[in-house]
Amino acid sequence: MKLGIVGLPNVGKSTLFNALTSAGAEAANYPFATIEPNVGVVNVPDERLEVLSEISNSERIVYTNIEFYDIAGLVKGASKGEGLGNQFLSNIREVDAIVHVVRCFDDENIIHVDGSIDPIRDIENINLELIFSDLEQVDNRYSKVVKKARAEKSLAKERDLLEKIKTALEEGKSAREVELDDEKEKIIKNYSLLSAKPVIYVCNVAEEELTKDDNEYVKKVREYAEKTGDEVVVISAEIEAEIAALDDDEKELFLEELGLDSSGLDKLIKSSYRLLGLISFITTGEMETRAWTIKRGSKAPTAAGKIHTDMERGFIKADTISYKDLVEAGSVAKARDKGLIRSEGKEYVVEDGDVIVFKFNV
Ligand SMILES: Nc1nc2c(ncn2[C@@H]2O[C@H](COP(=O)(O)OP(=O)(O)OP(=O)(O)O)[C@@H](O)[C@H]2O)c(=O)[nH]1
Ligand SMILES: [Mg+2]
Repeated sequence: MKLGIVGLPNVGKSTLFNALTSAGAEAANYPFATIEPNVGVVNVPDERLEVLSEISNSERIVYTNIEFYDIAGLVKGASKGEGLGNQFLSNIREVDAIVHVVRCFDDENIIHVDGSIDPIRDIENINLELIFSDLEQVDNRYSKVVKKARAEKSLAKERDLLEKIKTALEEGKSAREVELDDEKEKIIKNYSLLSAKPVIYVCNVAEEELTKDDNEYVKKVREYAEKTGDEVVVISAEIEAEIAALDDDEKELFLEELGLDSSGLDKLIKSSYRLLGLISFITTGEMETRAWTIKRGSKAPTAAGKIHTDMERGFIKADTISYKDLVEAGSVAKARDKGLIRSEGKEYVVEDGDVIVFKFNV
């Protein structure tokens, strides 16, 4: 599961990527500094693991992770070959969700490709490029399906669906704004439309803005995102990248000096995880306390299979307790005494924060 960092050139995408991954990707004050995507793996912060590792006296903590792709900047006309053209669009096609970086800081020294700071114009330019690219794809498919549907009745459904999406795209709407039932959602998944991918908007603000109320730019982005139901996270990429490069002691001092905590980045990673439709279940013991990733809605055997395929094949039951109940009880033994550990079967839908011991046949 991976997220693509998308936005205009020179807005701070690589800077944000470096803050997330400490990968040291090139971040430079000129457009199109990034050409080939940078890829980085990022631990998903989870305070629950620290608490449980205390309770279990674990030797180590293993976080789960997600992948970020730092993608080349997009400009107006990109779908028609402007800037780096269609190349980056195929990079976006590969990701499961989009982190859309929006410049919300004033700084005359940093070039803006359109000459002024205007986050809504910027967002709409990017979104339109994604929509244009999708429209081309949908149009192609549509003309084929219309012809075939005359002979093959089974294609009528796809034709109607394409018509609906085509109309929305032509009105400048993103494919994710079109309401679809589950079956149609499945058909549309096959096209991997760019504008169907879930989005978080990241407002990149100046360092001084972090401790203040939202600036005018951020307010506008929030208003815009509310209409489409998308999430907004405010961050200062540059300061976050500087902080990420420090060791832990220095980090704490620096944050204190600035009157900040690193909640912006943590919040972004957690939101990204949710955006991908992912949740964690937890295993805990003396050896380790560990988070495991599953898709929301997965059943217990699927979760077991994340640990080992044998556990899925030979699944018997899942001894389960919620994180909250376990912490309240104080230990696994006490929770057992109180009868708080549930024995769940094959049909159990695992919830975020479930602490599980699987029983299985080998
Ligand atoms: N003042 C200020 N400058 C920033 C901030 N974030 C990034 N920059 C600067 O903006 C310039 C561009 O940053 P990059 O991270 O390379 O931008 P990008 O979006 O990856 O750009 P391309 O790869 O060219 O598309 C660099 O000089 C950064 O130092 C910020 O929060 N404040
Ligand atoms: Mg870059």
